[in-house]
Amino acid sequence: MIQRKTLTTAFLLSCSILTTQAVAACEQHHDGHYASGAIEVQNAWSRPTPPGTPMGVGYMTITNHGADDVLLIAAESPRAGHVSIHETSMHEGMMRMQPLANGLTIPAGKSMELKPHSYHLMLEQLEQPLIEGEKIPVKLDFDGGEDITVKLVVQPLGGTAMDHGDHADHSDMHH
Ligand SMILES: [Cu+2]
Repeated sequence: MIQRKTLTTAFLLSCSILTTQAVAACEQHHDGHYASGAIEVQNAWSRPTPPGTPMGVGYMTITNHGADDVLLIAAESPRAGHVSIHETSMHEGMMRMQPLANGLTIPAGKSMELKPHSYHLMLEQLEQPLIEGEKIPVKLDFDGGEDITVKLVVQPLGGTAMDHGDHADHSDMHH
């Protein structure tokens, strides 16, 4: 908590809508910032993939500054054969995730956070592992807004509860 008080005003403004967990993430992943029309994307990041795992994740905060809802309907990356939009939820004590068949709505004037244990992008059919420090381009396809290409900064594993939970999440679902 003390640490957070030392941050700059600009940082606090850009991160003030995030949860406590995400503020920690925001400190590390603050370099990615993209905007097109009414859509703003911040804090785009991913994780290194373990050897032999053809799946990676994509997290970010998407803000819709417009007066109309916008739908994230698809995403693609030159690094992945396919990118899905997933939601993770708790079901009878088990984490499970499923594709959002109709995309992810970003309500007018609101932010949606793609984060561990929640909405995320699933980078499938990776030909090469995602390595810490890499920046992975992902094109976001919006219905009601312009496409935006963002770069997921591959952040190191470990250190937070978020990391632990997410890893379990994906190994449970895909192996
Ligand atoms: Cu997933």
